[in-house]
Amino acid sequence: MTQYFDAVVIGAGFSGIYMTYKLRKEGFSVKTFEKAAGVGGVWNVARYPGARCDSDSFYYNFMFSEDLYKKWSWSKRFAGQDEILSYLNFAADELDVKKYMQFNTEVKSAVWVEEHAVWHITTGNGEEFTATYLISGVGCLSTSSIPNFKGIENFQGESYHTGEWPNTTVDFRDKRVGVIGTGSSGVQSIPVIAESAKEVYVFQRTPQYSVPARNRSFTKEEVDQFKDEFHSARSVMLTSPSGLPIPKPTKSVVETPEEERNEILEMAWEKGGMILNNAFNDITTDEKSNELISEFLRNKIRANINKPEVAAHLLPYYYYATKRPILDTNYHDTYNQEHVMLVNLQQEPIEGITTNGIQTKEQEYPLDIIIFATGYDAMTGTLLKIDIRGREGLSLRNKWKSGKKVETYLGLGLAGFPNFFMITGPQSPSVLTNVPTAIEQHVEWISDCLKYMRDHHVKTIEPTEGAEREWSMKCQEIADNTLFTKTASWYTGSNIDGKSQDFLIYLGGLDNYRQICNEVSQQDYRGYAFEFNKIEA
Ligand code: NA7
Repeated sequence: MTQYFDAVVIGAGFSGIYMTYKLRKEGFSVKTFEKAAGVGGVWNVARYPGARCDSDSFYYNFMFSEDLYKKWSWSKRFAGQDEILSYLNFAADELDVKKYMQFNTEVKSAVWVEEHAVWHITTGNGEEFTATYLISGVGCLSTSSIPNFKGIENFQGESYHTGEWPNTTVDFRDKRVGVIGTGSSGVQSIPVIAESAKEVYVFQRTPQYSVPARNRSFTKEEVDQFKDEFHSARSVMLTSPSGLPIPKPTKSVVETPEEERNEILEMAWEKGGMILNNAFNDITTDEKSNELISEFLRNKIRANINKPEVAAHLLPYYYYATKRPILDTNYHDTYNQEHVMLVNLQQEPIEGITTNGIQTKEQEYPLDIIIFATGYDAMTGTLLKIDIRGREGLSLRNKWKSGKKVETYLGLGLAGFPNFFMITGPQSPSVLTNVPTAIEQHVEWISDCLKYMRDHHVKTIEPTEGAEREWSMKCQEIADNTLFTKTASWYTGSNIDGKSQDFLIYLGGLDNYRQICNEVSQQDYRGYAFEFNKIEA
């Protein structure tokens, strides 16, 4: 028999854990499906060497409960993948949600059944379920992407994608390792791989700006201080654009006198973390401001590299912060080591992969291991893996198919898909903020919406096409007034062949977004259409 739940949640990362907890707390029955063998989401699979968070640990966690917050003590300023995974297991146990979760289960399809106003869900194990509400917690960066290199299947050595790292130790000793990609995953992993590999070849298409993480262990006093400051930190996080306890920047780069500007930048550089890219208010909107910061960072690279001829290849010239800002630990210094070689793909593009290694336009690089740090089909990729069909069989794959604009309402809902909600969906601000703060906002908004529906006998809720179009235009309009759209990145979908080129993130800041979502709910869900349950006389 097909089992029924009020809600089915897809994914057991930060989103799925909190959503499951919230739904149960509000009295809804819930089943949460997770493809992996446990909770953790992306932190369960992105186990590559050096994988680490780039929000400060004490803010990269749940903060809806002071009690939960104070029970966990982070060991380092920026937690590694293993510690974050332990935290998520701790949180799921404390919140007692694992019993509502089914692991090793991939949701294959979800079809809206008009007659009964339910979602019909099928899993990879062949099981079937129905639910009134379908909630996606699949994450923004969970479908890894390997470019279609010619001959890739012929390579005789080992190969791994950073986002699908095996749950075993990869031994780099005495190995020639090639890393393709210098985004966050490449920058984090390269220095760690170089510690044990015999030779490391970095295949770089776009040089990267990077700011030192300045990671370090916490003392007991520091841990206590974070806990004591829970309320003050949280109140800033709830009102800042980034969701971090960094107040909204008020200074313009160009308008700040040079001496003061350099002082701010040096201080931010010394403190490390995400302070620098949140220090001014026009870094991503004003070309001159951006260039001043970019040149500051280029000078740091020049100063860091012993060989000027190598440094020249490492200097980035895109607008700083229009690709995701990167934090590093000894990334640029790594190129000072004799066994670390940079291959500039702008000069010698990859022609293919051979049985032995990587063939560029210039030569073949023999390798024992190839690491694809080539990123993700971000924002939409994982949702599109599931065959989701709304009213009248409208499929999400068709709605968002290549060439069509990706449109959502608030990144939370889709016209034509009743009772369907996305946590950190496309056109929400999430991925450009401190993600757990954004997730808490989404989960709480969705949970309030379901309570409203229950209290007001609402059978279905769904954004109108007009509201969806307006929101999508607003997201694009904000992006068009920034420098983001001038850079190819996964924010625009340009890293995936054939993907439509829309700006997939709301850039107005988490503070404004929160306010808009609150206004929508306070105005009886402005922009949504309802159907009501018949009430017996
Ligand atoms: P990213 O940031 O998407 O980086 C992918 C890297 O792979 C980037 O340097 C790309 O170069 C490179 N790439 C992609 N395709 C190719 C091809 N065909 N040839 C050569 N190089 C290629 O992914 P990450 O995993 O590092 O980070 C994703 C997010 O996860 C990150 O923002 C954090 O939030 C955590 P490009 O820059 O496109 O020239």
